[in-house]
Amino acid sequence: MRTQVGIVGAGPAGLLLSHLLALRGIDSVVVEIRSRAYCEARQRAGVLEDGSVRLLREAGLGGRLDREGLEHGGIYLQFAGERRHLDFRDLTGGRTVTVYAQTEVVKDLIAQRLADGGSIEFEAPVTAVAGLDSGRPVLAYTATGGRRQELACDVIAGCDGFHGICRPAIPPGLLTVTERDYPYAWLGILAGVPPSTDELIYCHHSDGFALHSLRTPHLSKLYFQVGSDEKIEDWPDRRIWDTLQRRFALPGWELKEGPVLDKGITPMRSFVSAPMRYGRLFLAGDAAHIVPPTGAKGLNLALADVTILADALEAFLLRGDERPAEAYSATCLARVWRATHFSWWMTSMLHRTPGADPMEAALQLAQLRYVTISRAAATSLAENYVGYPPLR
Ligand code: RFL
Ligand code: PHB
Repeated sequence: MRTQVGIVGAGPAGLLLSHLLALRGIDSVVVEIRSRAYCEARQRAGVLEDGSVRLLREAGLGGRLDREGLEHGGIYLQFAGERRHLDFRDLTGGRTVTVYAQTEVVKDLIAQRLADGGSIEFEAPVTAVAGLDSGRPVLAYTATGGRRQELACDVIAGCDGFHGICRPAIPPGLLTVTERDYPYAWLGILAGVPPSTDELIYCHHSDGFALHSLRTPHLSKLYFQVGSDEKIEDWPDRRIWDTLQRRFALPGWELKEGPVLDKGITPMRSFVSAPMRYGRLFLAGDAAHIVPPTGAKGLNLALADVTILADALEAFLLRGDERPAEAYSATCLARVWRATHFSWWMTSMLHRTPGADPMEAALQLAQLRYVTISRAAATSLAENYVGYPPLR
């Protein structure tokens, strides 16, 4: 079997890449270890930058996003017993973010690829990528029924997430990995209750961070900081709601409770592996970089990477111009490092480090006051949150 671009992973990065390539007349095959149902149900991100929304719309994927996505013109920062609003529209010349779950982006992409006759192999683990420094790389996978398949490609796109096999296929001496683990995690729930707020609330509390996000007018998404060694089994629903009630408490405001439909614990990590290309292998999304979720950047970075990659592969495969492919890694990494800094900064401003001295909280509160009082500081937060640099 052969294709122009072999894509490992049917997450947002791999699926959007396959779609963008099809729009350019480039053929691809997506190979995914999990089932379609699993990919469509995996609970993750929820916030799209305005550039991501525009990109999806321009790629013909805006139908349900425009009908069901919830546009947000700001966030609340809650600290020291007060809740302050940051107005992104006002601060950034009208830019906004949209709450539209990653599950929905993935469903839309899968439906579009299949309607367009695209190939996605589900339940097919990629076992090896080889010949990366040759002109004819090969992707080996196990197809349904246990058949071993080889796919000869012009290039391979490693869109297989943080735990995938593509990044480790690059000779270790050629990669520079820069990483930080944070000494806490997020416990997240999806709750069957209308949101208690009109905008996301990022909450600083002496017990630790909490976030009130949303999914639909009837579904809320809530997170709070827990220790990095916590087990979800030790968090019955009552304990979760009690923790959320304590952290968000504000006189005159009520946090509505409802059934917990999904819950999980996510570790917090900053990780950048460079370069994002080795020979005919291009890495995109979480396969190359991870940010802690506080800045809501991971999904947006994945979409930005493959937008740049689709242009680079068009130049390379259709016009024989390799310059954009040579610039791919550096072009992506400029955005990645900006988002890595922003996500680290938001994380450090809002979380309680176990065993921290009183200086930590005092500095955090000083910074939180500054970003809510100074227009310059508020603008910096806002332009990063809605996406910087704005995606073309
Ligand atoms: P994915 O989504 O991990 O997809 C990788 C795919 O590759 C498959 N795979 C393989 N397939 C075949 N063979 C193999 N050997 C394979 N190994 C792996 C996997 O099954 C999977 O389908 O990576 P991608 O496409 O790069 O997308 C990245 C995003 O998923 C991620 O960055 C975001 O979810 C991060 N994130 C957020 N990002 C935002 O922009 N805004 C947010 O609000 C936001 N909130 C979040 C988040 C991530 C979270 N978690 C759980 C990590 C909130 C949370 C709680
Ligand atoms: C989410 O809705 O899942 C979400 C929102 C904002 C974040 C992280 C996650 O910073």
